Amino acid sequence: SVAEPPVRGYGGLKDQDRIFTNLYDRHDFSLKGAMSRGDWHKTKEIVLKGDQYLIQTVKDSGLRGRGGAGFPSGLKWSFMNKPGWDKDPRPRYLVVNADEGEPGTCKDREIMRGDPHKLIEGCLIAGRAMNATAAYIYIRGEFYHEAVRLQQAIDEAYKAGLIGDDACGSGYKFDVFIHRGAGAYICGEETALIESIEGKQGKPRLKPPFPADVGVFGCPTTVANVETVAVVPTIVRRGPSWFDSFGRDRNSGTKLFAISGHVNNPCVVEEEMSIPLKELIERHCGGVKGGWQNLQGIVPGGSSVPVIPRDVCTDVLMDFDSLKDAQTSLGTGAIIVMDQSTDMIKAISRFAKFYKHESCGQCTPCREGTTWMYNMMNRFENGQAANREIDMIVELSKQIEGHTICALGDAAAWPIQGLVRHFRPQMEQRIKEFQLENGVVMYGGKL
Ligand code: L3W
Ligand code: SF4
Repeated sequence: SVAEPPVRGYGGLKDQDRIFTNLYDRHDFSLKGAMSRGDWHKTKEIVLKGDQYLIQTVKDSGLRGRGGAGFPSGLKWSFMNKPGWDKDPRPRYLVVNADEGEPGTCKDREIMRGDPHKLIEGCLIAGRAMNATAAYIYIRGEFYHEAVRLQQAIDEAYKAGLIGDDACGSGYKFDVFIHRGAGAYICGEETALIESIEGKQGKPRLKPPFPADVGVFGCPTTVANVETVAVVPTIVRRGPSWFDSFGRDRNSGTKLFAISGHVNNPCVVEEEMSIPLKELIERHCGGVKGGWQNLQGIVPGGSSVPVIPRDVCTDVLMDFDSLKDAQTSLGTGAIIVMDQSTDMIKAISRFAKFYKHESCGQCTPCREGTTWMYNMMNRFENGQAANREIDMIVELSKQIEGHTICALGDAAAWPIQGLVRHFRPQMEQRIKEFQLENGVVMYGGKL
């Protein structure tokens, strides 16, 4: 058997190694403040290094997408530079996914509020890497203040000649535009987002073709999360091996974690990838309310990923591979902590309601399945179900998972699968209690 690779360099991130969150509330977000922190330093030289250098740097850093899928960023960007790309007359675009609709997730908002210039500089450098002429930042409609602040920063960058016809004096033309969404979760899915920018209803497209071949306005496009793009200038400046020295193999770098729920001090914090979940909560959130023993379960990556119970939480590391081994996912890094007072069935039922509401309705397994799952979850919540329905809902979730156009179907299925995997006794107990209290047996089941 292959031994688990050691956690490299782990020991807690030092303040000077934090890219984002140690700076908040201490510096201003204007261009002057950003420059005093080293942003936009010799960006012209970086731009002039060219696409191959930049893509190789991102590949060497091990950066993986921070929006949920964890796809290797350098590889994804290289799809834009396939042989013959320079003969293609179509313009090429970077689209920044700032829709941040995943319940529990509030990390990109912090970057846009506190460090908008890191994102704009990241757009220019990532855009140069993929030979894009412009970036569209698609920001969720509810983020009004963030959109205003980002626009101020874009205006400053244009005025200073950092972006525009001759970005940083490099001769490279690069524009940045903001596009505000209108409140649909599905517009965080990359192809729905593209449709929305084009002025259509946000309904996901079938892939392939991937956006790198046919994206916004039919042109080659890469859609990348805010955190992924905003971290790039620091990776290029400090070097890929610096970034790669944090975390474990295949799970490198620093990561923003948004921790909410039953902790003493909910927060967004930047830490080293692969930090143990328990340590993250104890170091930055003052622990679980009532102590670790009072913990019931944690959703470690936003509402789309399965919940894990306390015993699993005790050993798991916050990275792609460790959470995958625990049959859940890092997702967006949004950690929702639930103590013993939580009605876990009700909590997952609430997630089911969310997915039912946010389904765009264009494929049958998702449109019908999310409604069925929510209705069944309602019955489990009240105990008004039969035991055999527990297996039925798992079977139903498997009919949805992998059978839909986009990942929303999977996202609706996984939390329910996690509930049954770890909290089945609670579901059975709820049914038993209902039957005893009401003297009824549901659907011909036996008491
Ligand atoms: C070209 C290929 N491109 C893959 C690209 C693809 C995309 C990226 C990852 O879902 C997950 C979802 C949510 N040629 C390619 C290729 N690509 N193969 O790589 O693709 P994929 O399909 O693995 O994932 P996705 O569709 O991007 C994202 C989960 O994230 N999620 C997060 C949701 C919400 C937020 C938020 O609020 N910020 O992110 C949480 O778990 O469920 O599974 O760009 O084009 N051969
Ligand atoms: Fe729409 Fe759901 Fe199909 Fe995604 S899976 S395209 S949200 S119906």
